Amino acid sequence: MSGLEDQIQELEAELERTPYNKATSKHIGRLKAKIAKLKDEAVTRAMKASGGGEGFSVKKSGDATVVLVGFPSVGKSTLLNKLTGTKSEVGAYAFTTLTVVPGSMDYKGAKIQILDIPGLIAGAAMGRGRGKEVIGVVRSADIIVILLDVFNGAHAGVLLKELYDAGIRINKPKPDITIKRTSNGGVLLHAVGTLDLEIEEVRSILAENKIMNADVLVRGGATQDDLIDAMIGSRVYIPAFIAVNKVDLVDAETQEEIRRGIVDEIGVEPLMISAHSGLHMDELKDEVYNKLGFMRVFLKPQNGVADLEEPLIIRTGSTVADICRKLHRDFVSRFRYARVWGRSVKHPGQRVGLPHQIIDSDILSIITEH
Ligand SMILES: Nc1nc2c(ncn2[C@@H]2O[C@H](COP(=O)(O)OP(=O)(O)OP(=O)(O)O)[C@@H](O)[C@H]2O)c(=O)[nH]1
Ligand SMILES: [Mg+2]
Repeated sequence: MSGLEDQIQELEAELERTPYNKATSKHIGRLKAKIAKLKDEAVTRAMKASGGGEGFSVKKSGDATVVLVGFPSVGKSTLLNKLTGTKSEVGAYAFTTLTVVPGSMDYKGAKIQILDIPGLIAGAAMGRGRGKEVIGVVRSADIIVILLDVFNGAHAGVLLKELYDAGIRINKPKPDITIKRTSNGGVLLHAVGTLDLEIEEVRSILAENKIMNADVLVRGGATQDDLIDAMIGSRVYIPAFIAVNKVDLVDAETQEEIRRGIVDEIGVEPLMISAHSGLHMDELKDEVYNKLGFMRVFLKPQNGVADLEEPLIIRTGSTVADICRKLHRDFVSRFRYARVWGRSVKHPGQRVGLPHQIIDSDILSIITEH
């Protein structure tokens, strides 16, 4: 274990020493691919080490799941309790929460599950603390709220690195890259749109994974890191935002300093909150709600009129099947067809099947067998 971590540290130090330019780009690509491979090995080893078995089992419920991530004592449990009325234990010492505590929040018609988890520590991705289990829960989230303590704003970078090492990519769409192994002909690169990667960089990265022959197709641009991610796989892409808690403990000037420090360090605007006093709780709920993306659908009984008063709230991109599942567990098996009025269809009242994607404000009528 430590052998792997030492190797990773050495390579990371070398990467830091190497300036990026045309002449070094191939070498840098190879270093990054090496590091990613070793990290993946370390994470996989850590996952296996404790033999599974006692992982946290959390049943997902509601329309979406939010996970509160942060170092110990930043106020995750306090925040969960404030948002959901749950009673997760709060303590003035580290590692108060030892398991996953779920809560549920109703907001603008959506039911949002919130998970409070044990504090993360540096090295969690490699299995330190209860890293393995905690990371497993984070990876399954629909959205991550990264919670910082107002006195430790500088921890943002450390936390983000931990998530990155665990294969979690935040606030970025999954790069459109396919690597298809072939039996000969070397590595060929096809790009749709402009691509900033040289074929030599691609070859040296793939060679680290012993891929000597492959057709690589990249749509819409990609970096070396994106290519390495596609090569190694097991990456998850999750939206997230940062909230700084306990701002009730500092004056306005200090708050502003901390806020600016975070913007400078990682380039994102944090939300300044207090789980104690309830400061900016509505802003936090809005941020969660908007990032998750919800829309409305109006239901119309088979021979009746549509209920335009009370829409059903569903995730953006939901299909007729998703809505059936939400309405009743028998709806999918008894489904015959549906009719839709609105922007997702060409003709009003068009007949559609289960895979049809609904657009905000559509009217939907589901026809089932009795
Ligand atoms: N002043 C102030 N204190 C807070 C706030 N939120 C939490 N605290 C205090 O911070 C301490 C830790 O809070 P917890 O909610 O237990 O923190 P946690 O992140 O769940 O900690 P672990 O479970 O150990 O990871 C407690 O003493 C809380 O009362 C806040 O907004 N303002
Ligand atoms: Mg806690």
